[in-house]
Amino acid sequence: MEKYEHKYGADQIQVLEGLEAVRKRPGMYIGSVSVRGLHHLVYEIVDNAVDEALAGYCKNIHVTIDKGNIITVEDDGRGIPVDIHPKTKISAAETVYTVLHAGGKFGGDSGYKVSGGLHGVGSSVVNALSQWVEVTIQRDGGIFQMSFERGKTVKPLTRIGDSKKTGTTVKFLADDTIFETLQYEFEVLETRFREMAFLTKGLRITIEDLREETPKKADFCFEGGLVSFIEYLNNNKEKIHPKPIFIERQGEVPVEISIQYTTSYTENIYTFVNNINTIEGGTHLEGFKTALTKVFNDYARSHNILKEKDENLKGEDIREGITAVISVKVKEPQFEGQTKTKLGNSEVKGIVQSMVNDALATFLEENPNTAKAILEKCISAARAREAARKARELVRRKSALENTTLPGKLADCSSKNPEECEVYIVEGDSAGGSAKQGRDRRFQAILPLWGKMLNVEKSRADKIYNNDKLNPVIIAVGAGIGSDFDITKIRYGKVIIMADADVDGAHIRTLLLTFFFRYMRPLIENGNVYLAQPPLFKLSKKGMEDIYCYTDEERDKALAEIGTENVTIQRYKGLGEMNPEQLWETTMDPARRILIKVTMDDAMKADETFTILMGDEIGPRREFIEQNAKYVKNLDI
Ligand code: 28F
Repeated sequence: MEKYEHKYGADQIQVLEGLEAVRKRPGMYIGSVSVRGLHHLVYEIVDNAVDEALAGYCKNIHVTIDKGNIITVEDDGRGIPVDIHPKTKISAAETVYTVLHAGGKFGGDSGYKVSGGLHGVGSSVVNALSQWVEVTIQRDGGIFQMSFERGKTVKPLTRIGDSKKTGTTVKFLADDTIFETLQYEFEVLETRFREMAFLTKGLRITIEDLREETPKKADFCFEGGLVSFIEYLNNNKEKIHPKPIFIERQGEVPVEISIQYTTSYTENIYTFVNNINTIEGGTHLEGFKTALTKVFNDYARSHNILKEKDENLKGEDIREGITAVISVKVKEPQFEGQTKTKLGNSEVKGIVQSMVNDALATFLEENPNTAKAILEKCISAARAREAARKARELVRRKSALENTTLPGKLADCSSKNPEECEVYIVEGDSAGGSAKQGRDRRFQAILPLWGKMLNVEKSRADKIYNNDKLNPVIIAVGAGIGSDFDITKIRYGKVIIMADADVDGAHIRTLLLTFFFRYMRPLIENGNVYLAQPPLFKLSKKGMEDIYCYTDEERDKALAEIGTENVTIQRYKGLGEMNPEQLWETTMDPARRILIKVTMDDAMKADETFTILMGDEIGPRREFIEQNAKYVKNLDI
């Protein structure tokens, strides 16, 4: 066995300082040290393997979560180069793992790297933030291995044997002195890998979770690429045309787009740049929308579907019921926006726009049945838009006549400062009464709702405005809906849904969330929507203050502390069982309550949930209602 020379020169000292900086300010490199940042470590390593797949050399990536939260990522690419740099005397592989932004530097010149995680920071950051890393490379007829502890090389690259195969295996344990938790969430990783597999046609990604008694496994490989992606997204929806449209253009900025219309009324366009989900959109999305509007209007005119006297279809008409995935590869992407997920490169707009203009127009000419089916849908959307406008005007006129915009059922708060104001949307009349009495009327408003909510998945905007359940919510929030929604006009900084912890409560919660998701999405994106968390149990014992417990575990813990003797356990079935004081103490007092913030960082997952819940297929619905809290993360106490 030969050992590569390993000396610490000036370069190497710089390296150590670099990785020390990563350990000092991990957030700057991976966003956060929460479970989200933890997952980013895995994405960084997997991204490197995906790059090797995009370069055409890797077909399989296997990810394992072992007991103790050890991650192993294995690929069958060429293996990271093992040759020694003549100046630094250090192997290319070790350089990749110890020099900050090494990947970027190499990539800039060679054009090797196109993918890359949200932060695109590379392997050295993973190394810096891990208790240990072990890299095994098979190439040039040998097996090579190197290892690190907290970013420092403990075993430089060493040849440990022979092999005819090629590939890279990276094993690491994240640093528990840096991350809040090492508990990887299988479903989160699974979702990301499914997405990556969709975006890289033919690449197989498998994930295996061996932490629990019964292992979990998932295997993703899609020969259809984006078309498979669309089929997956539209799985529970009724389609306007059977086969997804696919258009692509190679070149300096490769573009791939797949589109399929469904009978739903919402628009779901997912955009990716270098496999990164650009949640905030950007120039690629702008180019797409502009071209889409033009192509369909041009087609409708030239085929006399729109007559001379007719007005053009608006972009929103043409996007009603669309599901689309746009994937572009940009050499030097500029990411902007609050979460750095908005593409800024201005040249991309024109590239996508002209590509869609040409390719989609050609597609429509060649597939007149599909074109006609989609345009029928667009025209009925335009009619509905007109009806909605009239309904809206009616609402505005009515409220102008009544001289007050606020719904009668709303018990408003005295403060008019949205930053401190909260509105509780309360299910049921009796709970609404208790909430009105128990609240702090200075800053807490109560809006009682009852009965079955309108299913917004199946309704257009005109129905929403006229709906007697939702209209008060719209007026109370005060910022309009849909494309009129203006977050600066919200009357309450916190919109809190307070419903029972039973199936009916879960239903009303989901319906309201669906409504917010569809018609007031910025409210969720901006973090203004919360779920109140009423207690499940009250433990009473003579001579002791009552203890409220919010979970079974809390109850068990409390019982273990105070003993079970002479303790009365009351199980709350509904909010209505609590008197105003109890409701204030347990669920509304900012000092004591538990609020769950509804986050929207994964719009795709949420849409899937809502669709299954509300869409046409009844089968998977019950299951989802029962695990209703899936899209609710971040405990904000
Ligand atoms: C489990 C994680 O990291 N796989 C990788 C390669 C292959 C090459 C490479 C990686 C080019 C010069 C820096 C091989 N042969 N899986 C991985 N597979 N990096 S990472 O090159 C890295 C840059 O040094 C590779 C020829 N060119 C590139």
